[in-house]
This record gives sequence, C-alpha cells and structure tokens, in this order.
Amino acid sequence: MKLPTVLIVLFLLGCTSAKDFAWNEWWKNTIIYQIYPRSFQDSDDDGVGDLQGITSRLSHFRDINVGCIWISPIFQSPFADFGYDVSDFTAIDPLFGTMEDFEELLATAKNLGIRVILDFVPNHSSDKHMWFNESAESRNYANAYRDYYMWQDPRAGCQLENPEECYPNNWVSVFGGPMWEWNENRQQFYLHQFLKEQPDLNLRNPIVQQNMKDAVAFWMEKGIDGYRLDAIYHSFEVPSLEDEPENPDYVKPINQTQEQYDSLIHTKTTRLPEVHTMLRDWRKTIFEPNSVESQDRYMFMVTEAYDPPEDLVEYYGTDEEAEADFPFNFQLISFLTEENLSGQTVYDLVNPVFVHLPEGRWPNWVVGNHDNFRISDRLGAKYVRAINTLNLLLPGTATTYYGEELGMENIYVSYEDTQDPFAKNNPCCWEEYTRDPERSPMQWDGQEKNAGFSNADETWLPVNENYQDGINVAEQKSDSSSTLNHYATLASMRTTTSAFQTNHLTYAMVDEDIFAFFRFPDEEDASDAVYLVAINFGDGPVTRNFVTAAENNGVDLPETGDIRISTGMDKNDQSADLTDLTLASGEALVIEVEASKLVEPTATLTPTPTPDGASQLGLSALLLVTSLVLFFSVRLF
Ligand SMILES: *[C@@H]1O[C@H](CO)[C@@H](O)[C@H](O)[C@H]1NC(C)=O
Ligand SMILES: *[C@@H]1O[C@H](CO)[C@@H](O)[C@H](O)[C@H]1NC(C)=O
Ligand SMILES: *[C@@H]1O[C@H](CO)[C@@H](O)[C@H](O)[C@H]1NC(C)=O
Ligand SMILES: CC(=O)N[C@H]1CO[C@H](CO)[C@@H](O)[C@@H]1O
Ligand SMILES: [Ca+2]
Ligand SMILES: [Ca+2]
Repeated sequence: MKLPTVLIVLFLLGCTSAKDFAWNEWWKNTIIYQIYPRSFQDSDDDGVGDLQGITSRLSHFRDINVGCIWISPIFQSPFADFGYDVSDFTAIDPLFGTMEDFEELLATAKNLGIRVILDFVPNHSSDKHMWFNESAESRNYANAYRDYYMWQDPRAGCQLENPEECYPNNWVSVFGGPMWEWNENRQQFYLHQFLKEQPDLNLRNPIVQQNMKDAVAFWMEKGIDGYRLDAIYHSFEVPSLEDEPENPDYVKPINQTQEQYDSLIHTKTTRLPEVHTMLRDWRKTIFEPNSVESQDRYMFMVTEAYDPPEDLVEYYGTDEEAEADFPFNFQLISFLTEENLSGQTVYDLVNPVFVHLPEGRWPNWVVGNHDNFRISDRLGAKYVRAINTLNLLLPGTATTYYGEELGMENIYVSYEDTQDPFAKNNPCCWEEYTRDPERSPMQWDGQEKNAGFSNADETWLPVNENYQDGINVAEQKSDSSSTLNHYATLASMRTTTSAFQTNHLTYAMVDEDIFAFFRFPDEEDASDAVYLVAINFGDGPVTRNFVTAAENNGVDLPETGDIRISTGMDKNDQSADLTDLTLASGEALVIEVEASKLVEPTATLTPTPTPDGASQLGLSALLLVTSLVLFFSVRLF
C-alpha cells in the first residue's frame, strides 16, 4: 500500500471508528428499548399485544439501530397489576403466548443481533401463586411453605371486628390503604407493599431466595441476556415492625378515604441495607460469568430505584463485590417539567450523575417508561427530538420507551375506562396517578385499522387517533426528516463513533436556554473525531458564540464545524459558524469539530461551566488562597 492510501484509510478509520467493547460490556454500547408487551403488537386479534406480535416486529430494531429490548413482565399472572403480580415465575402467561413463542422470539432476536432482557419481580408474588395458597393453608411447622410470606399476628388484645385496631403497625401500601391484609384461613395478616393481590415474599427465608434464583437461572438457560430487577428497594422491611414516621409535608386530599402512601416517610420499608446483601449474593451466585457456559453470554443486570445520584451509586456495588451493571438513572424523568425545562436545569440534573459516578463505572439515562407520561406530555412535543438527542448522545447507555422514537403522545382515558389499578385505588386523585395514558398501543401504520397494532374491534387501551396524522412508523420511515429517522441517525452515530462511546463529557455552554457539551474520544483514540452537541431548551431562537464559551471551559474550538445531525434533518452536512450560531427552540445540532483540550479535566470529571468567566475568576482566587495556606502550613513545619 502506498503511503497516501494508508493515510486516507487511517483518516477514514479515524472519523468513524467504534470502540471494541469486551464481551461482558455489550450493554455499554447499546440502547435499551422498553417494550410494554400488552401494547406493542397483537398477533391473534384479541386486542392485547403478545409474543408472536413482538417477534413479527423485531426488524424495527434493526431499522432504528437499537441493540437490546427489555420486555416488561410476560409471566403467568392474574393481572391484578398487569403482570407485576406473578403466579408462576417460570411460565409464560397464555395471554402473551406459549414457551415456544418465547423461544422463537429469542431465536429470531439472536439472528438479528438483538439482545433480550426480561423484567424480574422479586418483591412479591400474586396471591394466586401456588406458594401463597400453600402458605395460607396453615401455620403449622410441618407446612413447607409456612414462612414464604410475611405473616403477622394481630396486635394483642384487639377486637378483630375492627381490623384497624389490629394491624401490626401503621404501614401504608404504595397503592394506598394498609400494608396488611387479613387472611381468614391462617388467622393472620400478611404484608403487601403494593396491592393486596401481591403478597410480599419473605426474602429473608433462604428457601425463598433459592426459589427466586432458580427462576432467574431458568430464563438464563433459555438464552436471555440479562434482567431488570423491578422496584428492588421494596424488598425488605425492618423485622421489628416499628411504625413509620408521619410525613410533615403531606396534605390529605379532599374526599380521600384510605391512607395514602405519601402520608408516611418510608424509613422502615424501603432502602434497607439487606437489599445490597441480596444483590451481591445474586451477582456472585447467578449472574457471574462462570455460571454460564459461553463467554458471549454476559448477564446484564440493571436495578430500578428512584434515588438521588449520591445514593444510587450504592447499587453499583464495590470493586470487590459487584452489584448491578448500573441502576437506572431517572434524573431526566423525575425532575424535568415543562415549567422548569432550561439549559441550566438540564445541567443541574446531568452534572450530579458525573460528580457521583464511581471511577470506571458506566452512566445511563432513562427519558420515558411505563410509569411516567410521555416526553411530549411532560415537556412539550417540540422538545421530543432534543430529549432523544440528550438521551442518545450523553455518555452511557440510553433507554427508550416504545414509541418515543416517533414522538408518540399520551391518550386520554376516562375514570370509567381506566385500567390501571394505581388510579382505580385512588379515585380522589386518579388523574395524577393513572399510567394508562402512556401505555397506548404502538403506532405502526397510518392507513391500517388500529394503526396496524391489532385487527380487534376494541383494543385493551384505545389507540391514539394521531396515528393518522403522521405519528406512525410507516410514514416516518419514508420521510427522511421524520422524528424516526432523526432517532435512527443518532442511534447509528452511537454505534459507529468512538467519541460517543466513552463515560466522560466536557461542557461547552450552559445558560437558561442552551445545554451544550463536547464528546471527546478516549485518549487512546485521540485521532478520532470530536463532537459538539448543542441543544436549545428555551422557547425562542437564540444566537451564541460557542468559541468563547468553549475557551472558558478549557477547550480550543475553531470558528467553523460540520453539522452532522440537525433535529430537522435539513442542516446535515452544512457548515456551522461557531462564533455566531443560531438554534431554534427545541433544536439540537451535532457538530463535528476540530477541538482540542487546553485544560485536562481531572479524571472523568468535567469543569463546571463558567458562561461569563466570573466564577472562573473565583476559582483562581480560591486556588491562590489554598496554595498560600498550604505554602504557609508547610513553612510552619
Ligand atoms: C388453595 O386453592 C384451592 C383451589 O383453588 C382453594 O380451594 C383453597 O381455598 C385455597 N386455599 C387457601 C388457603 O386459600
Ligand atoms: C367530595 O365528595 C362530595 C360528595 O360526593 C362531592 O359533592 C364533592 O364535589 C367532592 N369534592 C371534591 C373536591 O372532589
Ligand atoms: C422541576 O419542577 C418539578 C415540579 O415542580 C420539581 O419536582 C423538580 O425538582 C424541578 N426540577 C429541578 C431541577 O429543580
Ligand atoms: C420488586 C417488585 O416486584 N416491584 C414491583 C412491586 O410491585 C409493583 C406493583 O406491582 C410494581 O410496580 C413494582 O415495580
Ligand atoms: Ca393478542
Ligand atoms: Ca418486601
């Protein structure tokens, strides 16, 4: 090969190379796409989505460059809480199909190179589970299932006609009402953190633990790639059963008859240290690589816990004792609203994640799920593409809830038609609690009945009418400027470009409107391209000088760059004047730049943005004072 050819090849590689992740790091480079199975695709026209339906739609993930699907519960269930009440942890519910259907789904996914992870629900079973039935039979020690659940005697001396007097303590269930339910047969209460149809398993019982591990192993042997562990912080309660303290900020809604979860502070029933002991044990005994035959089967593990970043890091475990690969990070779901959306707010939510991220660990982002309104309805339709950009181009693994790649919107469901037990249990405030609006069927096609989701006359939740107005896969696929194509282009960039495969970022500019950051490749890929991602979260157009702002953040930035992806897909491959760059409201630009760092940030940490240079002055002053103090303390010795 002649030298110039080599150079050209190297140059091309330099621009587009991807990192080589190790076999046990496949989850770093991917997007996790959450499928709510009732709502994705119906194959037998009963109005409810199913496994054959999902299998028939798997090529969608190739089209949009998604490498991993997470399927919400498909296990046998009486559906008191839509599958989060499991009556057999190793069976597929007939509503979704058969075990053969699941095996076919897995095989098809594998052929397409798509990973599959399942939801695991360890905090409770259904009250229709055989274990509960056996456990309720008697409290005789001869009963092998005696201690599978959290049984408790009534308070001494109370009158059973007034169960309120007899509850073992003041605990309130997540869905409202006491956490205790009376069982006639056993003449005892049982504990349920969620619905009374969801008795909590006694996870302190080693036999129960072993049963849960066996269930996990069962699905691993089928060939899944990992698990999401649901609501894990509800797993344990204090054995002393002490009352929980009242929440001083709680305001009782008018007409609310039963106690609400928010009325107490949950110091005795959530986040107990035993959770971590259990996770470490699970990682060691069932998730460890040496428990599966082949090395390309690393079992990925993610936990769900709504904690602030400083507490969330505990779920990573330690170097010696690993726990989850990461805990889902809900910062951008829980704390971003239409009212406070701004460049500064996004920074305030993103930065703590990096401040608290333990060395060598991997960040992640979740911008939608089955428990929260859709992006369009939380923040406004014009920010959907900006949020998708943030989700896919911030460092770490991205999680997308089905339909967000199209900009799907909430549906309205009246109280009479409500399906969600959380809403039905709280009639006073059902509109605040209902999760039906974000669970409407996936919109595949603008012409077909029910958007191509099902041929049934009635679907379990109504299809959003806007599938006829362009919010559907078929039309967006053929429109190069669509939300779907924008998403697929971002997703492709993640998988092909080393700069988007690191766990660090450098801020470029943060103010009321703009949140902008650089993605530099890791040092060993230093010749690869650098990107500037600039997003306008304000409600009007703004023009900014990114060159000066970058300099304030320790980055030397030339005056022009090449736009690679624009939210409207209309500016792709145009050149950008970085001293005078205008962004429309909701616009996000991904710009390839020849930037270089003037100042190395410490480790993976990034310099705090200093839009006006003032705080940088403050920092220098602080450093000077510190040096003087150090100097004089050294002198004293
Ligand atoms: C166990 O299940 C059987 C059959 O459904 C039922 O008749 C029986 O009452 C159940 N036992 C208890 C204690 O709930
Ligand atoms: C409370 O209930 C009463 C009687 O059902 C009803 O008239 C009233 O409108 C309710 N108040 C609220 C705020 O819902
Ligand atoms: C944005 O507003 C919501 C609702 O008031 C609040 O819960 C959240 O903490 C706010 N976010 C930030 C970053 O202040
Ligand atoms: C650990 C666990 O099972 N969490 C689940 C408990 O039950 C509620 C209600 O069904 C679910 O929403 C949680 O996700
Ligand atoms: Ca079906
Ligand atoms: Ca529990």
